[in-house]
Amino acid sequence: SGANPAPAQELFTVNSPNVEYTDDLIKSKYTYRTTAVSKNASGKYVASPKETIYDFKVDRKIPKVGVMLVGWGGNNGTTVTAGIMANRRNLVWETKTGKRGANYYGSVIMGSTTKLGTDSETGKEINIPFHDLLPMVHPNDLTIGGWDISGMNLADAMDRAQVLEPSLKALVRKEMATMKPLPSIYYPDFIAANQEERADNLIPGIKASMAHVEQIRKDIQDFKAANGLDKIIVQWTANTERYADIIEGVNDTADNLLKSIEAGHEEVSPSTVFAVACILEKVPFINGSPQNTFVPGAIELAEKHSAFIGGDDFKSGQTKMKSALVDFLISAGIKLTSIASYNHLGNNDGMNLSSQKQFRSKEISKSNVVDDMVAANTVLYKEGEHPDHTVVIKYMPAVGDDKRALDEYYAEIFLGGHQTISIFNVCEDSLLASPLIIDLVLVAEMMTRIQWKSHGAETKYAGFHSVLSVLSYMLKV
Ligand code: NAI
Ligand code: DG6
Repeated sequence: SGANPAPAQELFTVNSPNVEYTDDLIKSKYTYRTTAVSKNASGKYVASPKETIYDFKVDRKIPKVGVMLVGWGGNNGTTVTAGIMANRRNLVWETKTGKRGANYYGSVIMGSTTKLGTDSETGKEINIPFHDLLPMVHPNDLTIGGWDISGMNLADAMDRAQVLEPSLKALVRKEMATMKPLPSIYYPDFIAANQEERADNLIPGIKASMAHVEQIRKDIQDFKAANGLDKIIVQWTANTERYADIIEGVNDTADNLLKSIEAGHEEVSPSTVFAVACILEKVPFINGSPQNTFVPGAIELAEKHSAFIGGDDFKSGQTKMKSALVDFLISAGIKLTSIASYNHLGNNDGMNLSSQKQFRSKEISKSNVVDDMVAANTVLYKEGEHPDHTVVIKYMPAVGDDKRALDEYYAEIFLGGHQTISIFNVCEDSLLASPLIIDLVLVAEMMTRIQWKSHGAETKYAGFHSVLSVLSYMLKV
């Protein structure tokens, strides 16, 4: 109970019989309170409070972590790389409205605080940076690398992205120019045909194969060794793929998926091949795009190997607002009857999404976010009833990465009245997504250091379930 002093990077210790510190671990006993509901003989609900006591342990040692991005040379990949570089070097640059300095705004872990408690003398709230809640990696210490089907170095790719201020680019250019993505796998049927032109950095072969899985595993091992890293996290921030068909005998079980990769089956996507390689390598894999990378066979494979996966699709702007607003309105008892979401953007993501099959993947992830909130309110919505919900995306090259998103929320209010809320959201897409990429790495890494078991049980400590649902705050699905 607070016997060991906190290491320099830990801001506080917990003084409680339920918390024990050792040199290597923070151990805690936690009472999880839930309510079990059943029906009695007269059909009425009976709610029974339940308490389950768990033991948790957290490894205090902060590892040296590497991030490997699939799609490193894209808008998100180059922006997050330059952003970390700028923070690491504490850069300040000129803009037409004055000097700007590096920060981590938009990252929950780096930009928000949490209430630790109340000062016992002054009665004032003590709020601490979220990052200090548990021993967590600092983004400045991340080593970044990755793959891209485009072989452009990161300095030129950053110019291609048209996201950052020229004055900032000038400060990071030299270092960015030394970075070049590893060759990647490219199965043309999965992304839009309009991406073909940039595909000049390829591992040979246009269908899934075990050779591809092995090459990706080797790339991960080499990157880890070359940079003296303890852990790697891989994230897919490459182009949105079309959905893969779920076919019995092909991708429905772990064994079938592995056999299909071996046989070069055409329904196995590049992102699933990356996921499989990471699972076999026991490296967490996060899917930042909307396609169904995690076919049932991939999820089963992750469970078999106790490997972590998370996804899908970064929730950065329009959908983040939608999650918050729809939850607020429905929880306020207001009956949303339609949501019309339109946006246009002019970056390469937009160009890829101008192709119908890839758009369809995005349409699904952007639409699904309200389902749970609607289903939970049985007062406003009858079973199966749902607001009308339309998602439109248009490619408009001129606006580049500065996405324009227009949303109309139309709701029924008291006594048949109506409320219409219109939102016009201009968001710099990659500047919103990059902090999420960082948060996903920091949280996923931390989850690899936490273990739990039922209190008092003879069982051994275990990790969390393979699907890291805690990441869902940053993801649409
Ligand atoms: P981008 O088009 O600028 O970058 C994607 C990169 O992936 C390109 O450099 C491309 O060459 C590369 N690529 C394509 N297939 C590949 C493969 N098989 N292996 C390796 N590299 C490959 O797109 P951006 O804006 O960086 O977005 C990336 C992904 O993140 C997209 O799928 C997008 O839908 C998704 N996303 C983006 C959000 C944002 O706010 N920027 C939010 C939510 C999701
Ligand atoms: C068009 O909507 C492009 C997409 O890639 C989005 O920018 C991305 O999914 C971010 O989504 P949202 O809905 O959170 O802004």
